[in-house]
Amino acid sequence: MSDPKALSVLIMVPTLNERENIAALLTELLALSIPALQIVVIDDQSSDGTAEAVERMIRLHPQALRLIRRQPPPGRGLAGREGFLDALKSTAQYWIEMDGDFSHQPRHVPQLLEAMKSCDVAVGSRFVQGGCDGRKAAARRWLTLAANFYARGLLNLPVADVNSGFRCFSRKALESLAPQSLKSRGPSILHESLFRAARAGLRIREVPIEFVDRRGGESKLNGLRLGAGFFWVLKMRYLP
Ligand SMILES: Nc1nc2c(ncn2[C@@H]2O[C@H](COP(=O)(O)OP(=O)(O)OP(=O)(O)O)[C@@H](O)[C@H]2O)c(=O)[nH]1
Ligand SMILES: [Mg+2]
Repeated sequence: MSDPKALSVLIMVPTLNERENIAALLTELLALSIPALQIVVIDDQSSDGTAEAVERMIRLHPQALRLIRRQPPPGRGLAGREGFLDALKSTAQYWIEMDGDFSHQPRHVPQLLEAMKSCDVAVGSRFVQGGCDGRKAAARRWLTLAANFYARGLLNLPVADVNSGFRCFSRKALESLAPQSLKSRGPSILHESLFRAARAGLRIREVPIEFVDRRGGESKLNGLRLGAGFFWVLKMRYLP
């Protein structure tokens, strides 16, 4: 491991069965040549060999890569919370979270970092000028728009793309979010953390991104997760 004090940018990738994507994604992120870049993959006991694929990559790049193998229960929110806490333990000045399926393209990482010159939280956004949702299935695009409308309206968030999991936080932002008390088990952690960031008065900026279909593997979104997401937003609004 390199000297942790030298860390400045830490990228967190939550994974559940992303074996088809993860090694290529890590390779592309490392190829961005961001000085002293660190990447941590937080895996929830994937059954497809994701963690083993990450371990093979760690053997090639031991200074830059880490793997956290979570214990059950699994959850995008629980993994995200662990990522926030891991970032606070590091000395990273900037913490980025992004999906492990290439929907979030590595080429946008430098743009998020550039935006951090004038904000505390940069959100990779499909719904600002220059951004787009390039997924082929119209039903998925409409679903995202509806979920976005619902969460943004109910939580009164000053952000166009509140479902985006491609975001960068400054250290100050991480500290003011108090991540140890984040409650969401699932993807609603995206709304919960944004809600806290807005309430804390942090400067939030959106950076246009092209969001694309996952490259390989399967989506983890299902009716149950969707329903839980709607419920969590209501809970946050009325029982904060
Ligand atoms: N650690 C962890 N990661 C998860 C979990 N669920 C999803 N993820 C990861 O979170 C990211 C987003 O999940 P996706 O399945 O891509 O969800 P999505 O982007 O809403 O759906 P698609 O657009 O269909 O891919 C991916 O990197 C997943 O592997 C989980 O329970 N634990
Ligand atoms: Mg995805």
